[in-house]
Amino acid sequence: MMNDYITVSRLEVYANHGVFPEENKLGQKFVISLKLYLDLSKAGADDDLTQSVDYGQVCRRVCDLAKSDTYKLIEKLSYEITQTLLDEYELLKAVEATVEKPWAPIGLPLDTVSVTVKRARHMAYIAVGSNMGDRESYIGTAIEKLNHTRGCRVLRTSCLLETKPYGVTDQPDFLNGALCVSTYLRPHELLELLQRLENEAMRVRERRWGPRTLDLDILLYDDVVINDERLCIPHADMKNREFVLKPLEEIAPFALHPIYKKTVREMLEELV
Ligand code: ROI
Repeated sequence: MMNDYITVSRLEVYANHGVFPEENKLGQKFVISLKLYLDLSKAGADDDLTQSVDYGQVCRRVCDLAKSDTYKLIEKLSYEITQTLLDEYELLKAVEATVEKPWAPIGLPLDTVSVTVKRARHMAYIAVGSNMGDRESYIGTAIEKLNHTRGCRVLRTSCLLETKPYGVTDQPDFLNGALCVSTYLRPHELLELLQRLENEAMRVRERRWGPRTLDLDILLYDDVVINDERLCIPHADMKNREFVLKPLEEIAPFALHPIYKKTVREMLEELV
């Protein structure tokens, strides 16, 4: 699937990106190459353009994008190209964009200088919880905002369950659920987004494991394993938490824990 791709080589665009004011005023040549990853099995079998992306249309869109804004950095232009194409072409699984600036005014002779950025869609499972105030509304608002964030689509939501507090038990009951999100945000970008949504729900961190208006935790992200000072994926304690596994089982019984090599259903069965 990710083996199939369309390549666009060295599309030339005259545009105004650069750190120096002269570059913004005079403009120069940019050379853009793309790798568009998508499943071409249907287009290949049926000779049907609607099952692929029209590379002519993509090239016009990219030209348009490069000309319509002025960025300081070719990094930014590369980012915009990958994100915009993923926003606008649902069939794309990933996009790699290379932006070259052969006339970069650095006062030294060079052949070209370029930036390459790759972005791919991922599947993330997120736990939601609340045990303060209007719990349903905090959770509902967060799901709505998540679904309207660039690079995120909420594909499935579980029912919300009333659960007894786990860990620190002298606090009100929780409402808990799980979401399936398709996203091209990278794990730490997704974490930052979730933390911003928690803050927007006026969450205050008074004590660890204490009551909260909104809790959003990444449970799984493809089969990625991360363990650093900010982020632990898969969620460290998920296999011990019925309030996580039960709603998750409703939307993704066969999702696989990449370390235990067990499905969500198996982990839930072992717990109850
Ligand atoms: N207990 C329940 N039932 N639901 C939660 O979402 C939840 N979240 C937590 C702690 C405090 C560990 N306990 C919980 O962070």
